[in-house]
Amino acid sequence: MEREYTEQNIQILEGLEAVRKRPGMYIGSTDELGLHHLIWEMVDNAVDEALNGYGKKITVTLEKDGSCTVADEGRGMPSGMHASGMNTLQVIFTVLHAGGKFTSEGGYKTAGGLHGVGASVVNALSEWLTVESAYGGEIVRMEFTDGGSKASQPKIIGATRKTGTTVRFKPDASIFKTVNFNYETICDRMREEAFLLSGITIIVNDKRKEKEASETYFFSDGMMAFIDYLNEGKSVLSKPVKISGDYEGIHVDVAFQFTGDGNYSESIYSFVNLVRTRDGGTHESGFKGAFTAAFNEYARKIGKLKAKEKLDGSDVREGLTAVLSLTVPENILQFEGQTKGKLGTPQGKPAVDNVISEKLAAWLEENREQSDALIDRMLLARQAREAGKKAREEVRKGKKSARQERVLSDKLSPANSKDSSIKELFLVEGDSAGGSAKQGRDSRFQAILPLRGKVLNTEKCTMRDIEKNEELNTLIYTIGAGVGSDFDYSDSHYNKIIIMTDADDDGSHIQILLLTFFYRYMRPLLEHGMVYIALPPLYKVSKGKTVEYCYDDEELAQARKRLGKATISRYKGLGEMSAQQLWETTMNPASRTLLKVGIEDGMKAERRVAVLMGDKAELRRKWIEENVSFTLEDSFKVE
Ligand code: TSJ
Repeated sequence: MEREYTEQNIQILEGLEAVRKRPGMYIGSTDELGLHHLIWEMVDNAVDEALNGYGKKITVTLEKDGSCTVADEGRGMPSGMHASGMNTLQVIFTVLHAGGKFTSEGGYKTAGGLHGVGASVVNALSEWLTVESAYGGEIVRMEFTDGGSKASQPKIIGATRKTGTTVRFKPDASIFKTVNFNYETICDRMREEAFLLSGITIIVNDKRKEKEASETYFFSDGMMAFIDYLNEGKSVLSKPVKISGDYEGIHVDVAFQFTGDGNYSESIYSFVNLVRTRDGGTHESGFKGAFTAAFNEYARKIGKLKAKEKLDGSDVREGLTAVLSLTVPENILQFEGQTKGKLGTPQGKPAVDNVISEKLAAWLEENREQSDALIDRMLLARQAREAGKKAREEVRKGKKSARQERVLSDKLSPANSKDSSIKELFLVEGDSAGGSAKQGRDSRFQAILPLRGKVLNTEKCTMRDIEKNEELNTLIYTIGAGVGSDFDYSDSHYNKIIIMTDADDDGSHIQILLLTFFYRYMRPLLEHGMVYIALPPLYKVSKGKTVEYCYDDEELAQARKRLGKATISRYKGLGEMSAQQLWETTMNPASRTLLKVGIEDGMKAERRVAVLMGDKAELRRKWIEENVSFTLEDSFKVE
């Protein structure tokens, strides 16, 4: 029995309509991100219930018909009359900002905090939505259609001894650019929530395919499990450590572990009330300050650091993987920045500082053997940093070592300009293509470095192996900005580093090996968008004096249509192109196409690089089996 709302509810309809008119205001966007917000909204409500102590299991199901079901085992939602004369379920799902939150008196309070745009927003953006609430012995069902503008009467559909809430909704295809939920995205997010919510089970089902998929996430000690997950496939220098405590109403959980061999970067993942704080904030600075201070104090105490010496934060955090999770009361919760990814709450800093200072010193004392080994590593990091700084200063003063000069003069065809802000370095596969590139380039600002043979897989080796490898050594010298923890992108001799390989399997393999090296040892280059992949054409189409280059099959088909009968040649490699052709199609800034390489998501990229390029074959096999559909390239975002 559907009915439209009466006149007195005209405000509700206007509210729902406002959401449909400007969905971006409520869920950020109508692309894939915005679409998934609908699920996060429902899950947040179920998680809140679990955090209040009701229900330990949450299930998310992607149904065959394109809808999504979110179910919990909480108290269920009361369906009696609300003060407004409407049924409470109707209030929750149609009144803007009503959220899913009730007071025990039967009224509702508006959902505060960062997330929680409310169930009514999800309803407004859905073709249909159903809710089934098992509460007080009966299951009550209510159905909404057309963005919440039509509602059924609540109906008792059965009796039960259980309690819980099940909401199923189908996103409105006329509002979203895509209504295709991404199973992997949902699994990633639910796994993360399960890590942060020890003891709660989250199940994700995908029933859309012939072969249904399902993942269950449950961690009795989520912080430790999170660290294990992040460091999977990497060698480690310490046991994972967990520190928890409370300070002035803020709960702080920290877990960390140091990775070894070849892992120079630090990875800190921080969360506040389950929301990722990508841009850090007061809690992260509290963590960094207290962490650095504790290790400095310990190093001094055991006599490895003289009174005037100190370890920098970057020395202390070399190879560190850490997860930081805070629970901050809503009334002092403050997020900052354009994407609200930064904690602004001032109390965040002293809270983390106090919890860490109090407990880290004790851990260091109790685990002397490990602590001493960590200090040794930090001292090495400091040494490398200082040596690197000195070397760079000398290079700047023009005191390049004879060895460096010799290595470079041998291979590099340098650019004439001294202005690094306009210079480009082409890394070219093979000597013959290197020759064409050298002839074809604009030598005023373009330098060519040919790479011979395969590049070392840097995920599988130590810093020492890299130093011994001629190819990478030359690359490091050529870029001239150091390597690993000593790398400083602002010292780079080039503004763009362009990987130019054949468009075949070998070529993509070389790309991946180089990107892996940049990711591990010169990450700021990727973070600052300084690494590119050149896109050579696949075909040359000529007819009379007209010559066109095509970069994929689609373009080829179009060119054929346009030109009629024409001669088509397929380039098998860069070497087949003349210097002139290479310049025109691939190197000339006015006519070339470059792909800019960035990092899609730190956490994802980190794990994929470690697992796919690392030395644990078993892990790799399992990973590939479970994830046949994506490749390492997915970790590097290409613009
Ligand atoms: F968002 C939503 F409303 F659609 C929604 C709410 C979706 C999902 C999947 C779950 C929920 C939800 C709400 N699960 N559990 C609750 N519980 C309450 O809202 C509730 C129930 C009883 C009482 C009480 O004081 O008796 C209080 C609350 C907050």
